[in-house]
Amino acid sequence: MTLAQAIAEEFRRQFGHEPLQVRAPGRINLIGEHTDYNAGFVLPAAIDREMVFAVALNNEGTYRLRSYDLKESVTATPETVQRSEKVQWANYLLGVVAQFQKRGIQVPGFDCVFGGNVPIGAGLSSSAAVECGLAFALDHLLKTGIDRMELALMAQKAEHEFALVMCGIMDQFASMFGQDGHVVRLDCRSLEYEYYPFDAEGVRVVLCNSGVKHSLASSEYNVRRQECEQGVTVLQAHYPNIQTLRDATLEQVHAHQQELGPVVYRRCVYVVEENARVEAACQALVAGNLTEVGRLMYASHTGLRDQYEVSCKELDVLVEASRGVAGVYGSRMMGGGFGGCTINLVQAEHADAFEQHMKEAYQRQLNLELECYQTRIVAGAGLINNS
Ligand code: GAF
Repeated sequence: MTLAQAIAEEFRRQFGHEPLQVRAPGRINLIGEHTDYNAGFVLPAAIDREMVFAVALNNEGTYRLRSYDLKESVTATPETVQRSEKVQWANYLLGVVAQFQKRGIQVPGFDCVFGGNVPIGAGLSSSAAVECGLAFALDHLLKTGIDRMELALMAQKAEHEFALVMCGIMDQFASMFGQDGHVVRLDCRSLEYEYYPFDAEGVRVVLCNSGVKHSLASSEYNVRRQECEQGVTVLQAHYPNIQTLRDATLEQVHAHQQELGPVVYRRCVYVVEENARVEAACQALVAGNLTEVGRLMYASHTGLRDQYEVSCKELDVLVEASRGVAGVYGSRMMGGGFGGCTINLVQAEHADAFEQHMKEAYQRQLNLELECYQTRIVAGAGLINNS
């Protein structure tokens, strides 16, 4: 039985009627970390780790929500949609319902079972996948005709208001706009995007899950955002055209190092350099130069570790252990940081040996077990056709 079938079964058992089924994937990000909320550039893709939904309207006037993986249920009504302190998973769903309501769309009672295989807390955006899956399903059921970009923005708002993480748009965008065999460069200011073919035959994206759950992630994430805003405030006083760090040059940042102070200065340098690395990586992809993409990935990791300070010992060990291994182009921590996965670009024929090497290195150096996933790049959220 597939995951989708199992979730449909559970839906019928719980609610006794037939659901609509939707899938929404997690994501990787080749390069461009912590640039999205600075209105910069990112290069993500949707992956074959996804959240699956079974959803249908009911005549009960209530929202009956069930997590297939946790075997927990939550009920709410249109009048009681609010953030829960106790049940974190329900926030991702109710946060989305709230966004429809805020747009003046009445969301009548519905039943929902969801579950999936995006590892939680691994930096693969399981929460964005949950938000996007329900946004997509409700849009379909209610025939609201809201476009994908708007749905992604609503999902992001759900994260801000119900999970209290002030995330950028990358994760929800990737879950909605992924395309089979392509990474997608997003300009997080204009929301224009461009797909870049990714050689799925020759190259594997191998994720190494440090197993460290990012407990610092949401608080430190919000602090990084504030530090970037502080940087903009300082720079804006000298260069009024700087709206976000995306507009700043390295020269401008260097020129005001004293005024920025050591921490904010480092954050600013990182963001400006990382934006430039995304542009360079796109050019290298077009030229088929994966060696250069890999070099940029390693440079990105160094910046995240030393300047942005969102890495951790385990991630650093994994990145270092990848260096010089046969077939490896590049490696870096991925996502918000403080745990989760490293993303590794590896020649397909070396991918299995690479995994083995990494597992041994992690065991030897930290006495920890390593889980690895070789991921495929797939399409973004969509209906599941069960026929
Ligand atoms: C998390 C956020 F949700 C994204 O918006 C992005 O900022 C990322 O961290 C860091 O690049 O995944």
